[in-house]
Amino acid sequence: MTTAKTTTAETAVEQAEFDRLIESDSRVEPRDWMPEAYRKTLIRQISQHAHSEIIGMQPEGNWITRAPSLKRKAILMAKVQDEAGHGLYLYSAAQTLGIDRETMFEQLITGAAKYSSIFNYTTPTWADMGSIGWLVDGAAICNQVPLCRASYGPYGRAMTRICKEESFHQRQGFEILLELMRGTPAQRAMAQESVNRWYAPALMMFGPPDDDSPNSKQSMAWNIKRFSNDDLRQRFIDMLVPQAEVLGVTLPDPELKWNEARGHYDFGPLNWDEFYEVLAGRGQANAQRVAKRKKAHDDGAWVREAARAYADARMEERLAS
Ligand code: BYC
Repeated sequence: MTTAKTTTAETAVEQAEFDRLIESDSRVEPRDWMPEAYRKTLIRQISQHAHSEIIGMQPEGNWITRAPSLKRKAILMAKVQDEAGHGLYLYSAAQTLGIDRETMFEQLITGAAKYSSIFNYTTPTWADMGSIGWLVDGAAICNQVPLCRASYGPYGRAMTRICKEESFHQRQGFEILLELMRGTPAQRAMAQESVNRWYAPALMMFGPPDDDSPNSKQSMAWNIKRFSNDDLRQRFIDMLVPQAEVLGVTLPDPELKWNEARGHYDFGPLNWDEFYEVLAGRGQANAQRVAKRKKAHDDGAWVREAARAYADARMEERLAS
């Protein structure tokens, strides 16, 4: 009885300290007490983010052997390697919250954890490497720069490093499209066709409209998310329009129009049925993406085993000396 009372009192003190950290816009660190719901939300978001980086290597990996020049191949390989690195920083950040890598992997394979809807679209043309860089990485930067200020320290610090690399990724995609748009009529048509396919799915990366976003309110109250899904989507569209003009591509939305009164571009409705179909596993490439990830994990079992045996042997040596 006394123990229960003490525990309740202790929790109230810990909760007050957590509230103070959030109110003063300070960082919560792994050693700090945190409410279980905060921990769960972070594990959900960070692990889904990590899975997105790792699954996101596949649509571009598809073009490494077919890049049009040695220079393009080297750049694409470096970008895909960066994404592996991002995944690893993020898995490490999630591990500080008490979940292990194997559990996160199981959640990905069984569909218990999501990854970004965008990576369930296929990449049939080279111009898709440009669209992924320009639109997908562009949306990612817009979403992720505010996450550098996320209240959870390891997440915010991982995001700072990731964002630096993402801005290079976005520039290389823009440059691929620019070169194609300065090329032959066939190259220009390929670039436009690709932008037509990626534009709306990239806008949906920000998540459902605010009214249908169950997690936003609490995540914003905890200083994990700093802006709502719709605010970030609007910011991204406002940024894209002048860039599309430089490229000479048309953004595929007849309702896209500057609104002087709002100081923003108005835009047409998005197909949210398609978004929820993709989330339910019925996108163009969901099954193939998860199956490929599982095969890579299974094929890598011997590497994990060897690394573990080596670490054990080193530990034994150290204990014996
Ligand atoms: N795709 O309440 P909401 C990259 C889910 S990788 C799938 O608004 P929240 C790159 C959401 O999880 C960049 N699911 O949620 C890599 C929730 O379901 P659960 C990836 C989505 O968390 C390689 C439900 O819908 N970036 O850049 O407040 C190559 C309701 O949504 C999506 C990140 O992961 C979606 N698009 O906000 C190139 C950023 N949207 O979990 C590039 C970090 C929503 O309750 N994540 N859902 O079952 C976030 O900022 C937030 O989690 C989101 C969603 C904005 C995505």
